[in-house]
Amino acid sequence: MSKRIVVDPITRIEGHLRVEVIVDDNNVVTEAYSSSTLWRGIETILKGRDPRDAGFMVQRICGVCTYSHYKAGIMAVENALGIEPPLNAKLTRTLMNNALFLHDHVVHFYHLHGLDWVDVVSALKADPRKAAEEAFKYTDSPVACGADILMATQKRVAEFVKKGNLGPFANAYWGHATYKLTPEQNLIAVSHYLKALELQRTAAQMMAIFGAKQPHPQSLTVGGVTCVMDLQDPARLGEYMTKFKEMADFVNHAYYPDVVMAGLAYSKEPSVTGGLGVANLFTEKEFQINAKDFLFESGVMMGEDVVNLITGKPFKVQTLDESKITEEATRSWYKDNAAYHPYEGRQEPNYTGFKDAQTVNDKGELAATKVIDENGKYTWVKAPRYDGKPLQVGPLANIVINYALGNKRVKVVVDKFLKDTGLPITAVASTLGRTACRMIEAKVVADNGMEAFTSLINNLKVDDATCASYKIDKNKEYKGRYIGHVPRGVLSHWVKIKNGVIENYQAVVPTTWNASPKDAKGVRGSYEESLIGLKITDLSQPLEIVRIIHSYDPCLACAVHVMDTKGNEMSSYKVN
Ligand code: NFE
Ligand code: MG
Repeated sequence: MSKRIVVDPITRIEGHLRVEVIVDDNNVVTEAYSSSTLWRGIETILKGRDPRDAGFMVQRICGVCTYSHYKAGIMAVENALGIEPPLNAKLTRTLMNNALFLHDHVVHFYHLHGLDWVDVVSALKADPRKAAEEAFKYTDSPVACGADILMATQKRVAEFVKKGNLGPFANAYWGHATYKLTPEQNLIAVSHYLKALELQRTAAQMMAIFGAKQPHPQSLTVGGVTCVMDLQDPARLGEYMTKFKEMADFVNHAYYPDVVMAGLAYSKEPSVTGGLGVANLFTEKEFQINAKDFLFESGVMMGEDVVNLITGKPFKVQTLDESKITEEATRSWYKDNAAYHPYEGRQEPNYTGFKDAQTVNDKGELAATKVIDENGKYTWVKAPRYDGKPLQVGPLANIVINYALGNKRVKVVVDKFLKDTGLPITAVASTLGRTACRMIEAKVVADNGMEAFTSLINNLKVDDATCASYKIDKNKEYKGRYIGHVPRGVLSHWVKIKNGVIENYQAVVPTTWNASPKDAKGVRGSYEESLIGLKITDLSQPLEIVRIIHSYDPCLACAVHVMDTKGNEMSSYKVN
C-alpha cells in the first residue's frame, strides 16, 4: 500500500513551502508535489505605476534577495527605455552584488541548510582538542577552531541542552541515521555556524556602504546609481575592501573546507549522491568586472548534454532564445491555464484548496485532514518552461554551464574541489553537487569580486559619470527585460510601458523555476523530480526530504511574490 508523507511547513527557508510525497512499500518516493500556500500579487500592484518606481516596489517581493529584485526592476526599465548606464554605475552594482552573494550563500549553508548535514547534539561528544587538529586537515588557516573557542562552543550547546531547550537548534532530527560527520567535525561546523551569525552583520554593512541600508538598499536609480559621495570617499572605499576581505576569508577558510569535509563524509550517502532533479540547466551572465567581462557567462544546457559533459563526451551549450520562455498555470491556483510569454503573463487568482483525506497522525490515531489533489491545482507557484520543458536554475546550473564553457575562474575552483575531495566530476549531478556548487560560486566571487573594485577605482580617475540621462516619451510604447543570475538562479523581470506608465510587469523567479509544479503534460519541476526514487530511512523523520529541498535554497516569497501572516497549517508531518 502506498503512503503519503506531508512536510508542512519546511522550515529554515524564506516563505511557506509544503511538500507531499507518495512512497511505496519500501519507503521509496514514487511521486512528489511541491506546493506554496501563499500569494500576494506584487505584479498586479505594479500596473499603472511610474516605471521609475518599479525597482523600489519589486524589491518588496522578498526580504532576502531585496537587492536582486531592486536591480532587476531598474535594469528591466533601462532595457525598455534603451538606457546604457555608465561603467561606474555598472561596477558599483557589482560591488553590491558581491555583498549579496557572500551574505546569502554563507547564511544558506550555515543557518538554513547546514543542520541537514551537521548533528549539533553529536558535537557535545567531541574532544575539542582533537577537533582543533581535525580542522587543519581541510585548511591551513582554520576560522574559529582553536581548542579554546571549540570548548566554549561546546559549552554553549551544552547549556541549551541542560535547559531542556535547544533554542535555535530545537525540533530537528538529531541522531538521524543519515548524519555522517564525526562529533569533532560536527563541533567545527557548529563553531562556524556561530561565527557566520556575526558575519551576517559584516555582509549587511558591506551592502549598506553603497546601498545606504540593508535590506532594501536604495541607491540605484533608472540610469545609474546615486551613491556618488561614497564613491568619492576613500574611507568608505577602504571600509568596503576590509569587509570584503573578511567575508572572502571566511569563504576560503571555513565555508570551502567545511564543504570539502562534508563532501568526504557524505560521498556514499544515497540521499545526497542522487537528486539531481531536472537535468536541463539554465544560467545567466552576471557580475560585470570591467568594461567588457563578467564573472559568469550565460547558457542553456539540456539533460543529454549535461550527461555528455560529465561522462567526457562531446556536448553543446545553447544560447538562450528568450522567446521560448513561458509560464503556465494548469496546476497552479490561477484562472488562466495557458502558457504565456512573460510579456503577456497574467495572474488572476483561482484558489481551489486541498482535498479531504483520512490521515494517521504520529500517535497512530485516524484524523481528518487535507491533502493535495493529485488531479487538481495545488500551488501558487506557476510552471515556467523553456521550449515547453522545465529547467533547473541556481548555483549547480551556473557552475556546470560555466565549467562547460571553459570559464577559467570557475574551472580552477571546481578542479581544486574535486582534487581535495577525490570526488569524480559525475558527483556534481546530485544534492551534494548542488550544495558544493553554491560554495564554489561563493568562492569564485570571493576570489575575483575585487576586480570590479579595482576597475571602478581606475575608471573613477578618468570618468565621473554615475547616471545616464533619458526621457520617457508618453506617446511611445516600450518593452524590456532584465535576465540575470541571482543567488538562487536565473531571475527575469519583464516590463511593458504605455502612456508613460507600466502596462504589464512579470517576474519569473529562480524559485519559480525550481519549485514549479507539474505542467499540462504532467512533467515535474526540479524539486519534485529530485525526490523521485529517494529512499526514506524513517517515515516519521523525513530528514532526507528536507535535505534535498533545502539544497535548492527555497524562497517562496520570491517564487509567488508573497507574504502572509495567517491561515498556515503548521503540522510537521503526517503519514497515512
Ligand atoms: Ni527571495 Fe530570490 C534569489 C530572487 S529567489 S531570494 O536569489 O529573485 O527565487
Ligand atoms: Mg511572476
